[in-house]
Amino acid sequence: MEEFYMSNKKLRQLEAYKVDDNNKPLSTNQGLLVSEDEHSLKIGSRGPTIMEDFHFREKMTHFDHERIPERVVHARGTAAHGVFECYEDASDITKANFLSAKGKQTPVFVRFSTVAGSRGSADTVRDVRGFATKFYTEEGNYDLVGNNIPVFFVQDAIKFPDFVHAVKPEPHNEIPQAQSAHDTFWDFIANNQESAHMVMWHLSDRAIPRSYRMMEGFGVNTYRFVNAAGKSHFVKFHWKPKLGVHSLVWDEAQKIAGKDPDFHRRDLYENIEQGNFPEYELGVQLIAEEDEFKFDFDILDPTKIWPEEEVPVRILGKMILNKNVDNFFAETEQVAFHVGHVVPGIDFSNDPLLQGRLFSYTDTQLIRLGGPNFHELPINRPVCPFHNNQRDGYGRQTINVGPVSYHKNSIQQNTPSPVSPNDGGYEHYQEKVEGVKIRARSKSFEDHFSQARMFWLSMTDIEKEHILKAFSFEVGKVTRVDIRQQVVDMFANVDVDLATQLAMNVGVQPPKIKQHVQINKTSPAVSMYANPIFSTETKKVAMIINETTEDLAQIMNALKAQKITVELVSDKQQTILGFTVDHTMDTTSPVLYDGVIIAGKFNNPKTKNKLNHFIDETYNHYKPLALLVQPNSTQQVQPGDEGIVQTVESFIEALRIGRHWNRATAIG
Ligand code: HDD
Repeated sequence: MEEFYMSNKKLRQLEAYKVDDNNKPLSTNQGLLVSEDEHSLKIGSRGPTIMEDFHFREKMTHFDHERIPERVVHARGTAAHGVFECYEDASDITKANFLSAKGKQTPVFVRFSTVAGSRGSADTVRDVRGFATKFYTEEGNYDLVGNNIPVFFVQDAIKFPDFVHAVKPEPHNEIPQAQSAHDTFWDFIANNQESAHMVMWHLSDRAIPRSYRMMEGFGVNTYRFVNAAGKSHFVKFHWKPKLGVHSLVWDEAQKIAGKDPDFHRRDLYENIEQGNFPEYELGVQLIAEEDEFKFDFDILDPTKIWPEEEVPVRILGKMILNKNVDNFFAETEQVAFHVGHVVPGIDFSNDPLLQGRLFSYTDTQLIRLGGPNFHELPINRPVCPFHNNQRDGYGRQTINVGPVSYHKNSIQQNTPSPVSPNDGGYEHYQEKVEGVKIRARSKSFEDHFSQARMFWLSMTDIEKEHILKAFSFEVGKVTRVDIRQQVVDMFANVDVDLATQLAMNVGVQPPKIKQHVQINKTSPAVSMYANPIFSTETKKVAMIINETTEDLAQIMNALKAQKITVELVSDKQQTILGFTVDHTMDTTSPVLYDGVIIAGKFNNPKTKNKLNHFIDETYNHYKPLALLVQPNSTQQVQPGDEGIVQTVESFIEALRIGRHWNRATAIG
């Protein structure tokens, strides 16, 4: 077994539950060997099936019951195992043991997801992405349940069901699937203006990531770190991907949703299988308890970021995802995350969104996983021992021995016995809280537009263009004109020019408000394109070849040397110069690649049309295109245009950069 496998306590634990059915005799669930599995038991071969057929009944009953409710949000997801490694002793800020020593390793399981769509919906829709990590620490499971966007739509958890109802398919006809571009979503936004900042992120390219391997993660809520001396810091969590943050373009994203609805799932799975293990660094922003009120926003408000320029990110370690699941249902579907799964040294703030989340997650697992014993499912078990007086319930597996299931007792000398904080027992941070009982929100949560404008001002020109396009698409799909108008009026608070252009694009009156929020502050860290990480690593390229192709082996070697993944595409399934093609131009699509190389001349008019489609789409989505031979292509694509090249070397450079935005006639 591979070394990383042996050193991963969680993977070793899971081994005990694995069953290999390969080459094994068929039996019923009772262990009875089955001699025949294609015919039910009948009276005569044309007669009725009889009740006695226990084999039929068992098989059918299991089938009839094999679906569980999908997650109420984040239903569509995919997951992988990995390892977190601590860079340095962080005991000055937290007593969490998994962050206590350089080189300390902790097994992790990460599930990525979309939010709005059903379990079978497409991966590349415009949506927030979930980024949930379970650390199997020696002190119990710690779950960091985050998103790829650092703020949220609502400030108080009591509004979460309303928000989710608004974004989900409309209840009368269950349309549209996995889309925010519809009336109820935008009606909610216009009437709940605390969402303004989040909407700006949601309309940015962050909401159409290129890959789960190329997006940031954020804990969103404000938590607490507490060290052994009892000193507390407010903390926000960050995951920073080694490959940088990259996105699709909207036209491409929509087409991928049809060409390969599993695009992100496949990308993660294939790259892990190929040994391209995704890596993310874990960072924290810290604010000392005494500095709680020093900012121009409330640090407990989940619709606000802590600008990285004001509160720097301290990097604590890195996570590598290096193993795919063996069984999607057993692991990815049954994993149960909860923001309340913490370890000593990590605690909560009074962020009202977080407070409500602390209730919701366990509650939802009860219905989804069918009772209170979901912690016994192999994927959810801690790797450290656990003992308490909880007993029974559906599907209980543990056989707790002895007569005692209560505390205090004398029969078992009070075991299991509580552990003092000095010996690792969890102790809640002793925050002093006083106040009147009141259903209200703090006045310090009332500024909904300053950071939304800061986000807008921090965007590069191309990001601004994409946000305006996304706004125009989404609001343009709203059928009720008054909602379109309300959205225009609302976003004039962020930027009057933006709202005025939006009004023109969606056919309503220019905004009534003529004055946006008066701030000019920026936070360059929120821009994806201001300081991009350029790389060719793991980018996927289609090379179109046929019998006219030359130097194939050399080209392949040059690309592989840059860690580029190549798929060979031709007009038919065949082997050329010793290479078997992976796809025909019919079984794949240009939208599925980061760049295209044309290395074969085609004469058949129908094939030429298909080739033109590859060229046009690659051009329109700003991606690099190598014309190693000159095909009879469409007019607009000419060597010399940005990212349109004629050699393998210049293609590699163009691919490193990624998108080539200065193509005047591109449509993406
Ligand atoms: Fe949540 C799932 C992230 C607010 C209630 N949430 C869920 C998942 C992620 C997040 C990544 C999927 C976990 C998995 O892969 O199994 N949720 C967030 C973030 C939020 C947030 C970053 C804002 C800071 N969530 C939020 C609120 C509530 C919930 C305010 C309710 C009060 N979330 C849930 C849930 C889910 C869930 C209903 C559905 C499935 C599940 O928990 O296990 O309990």
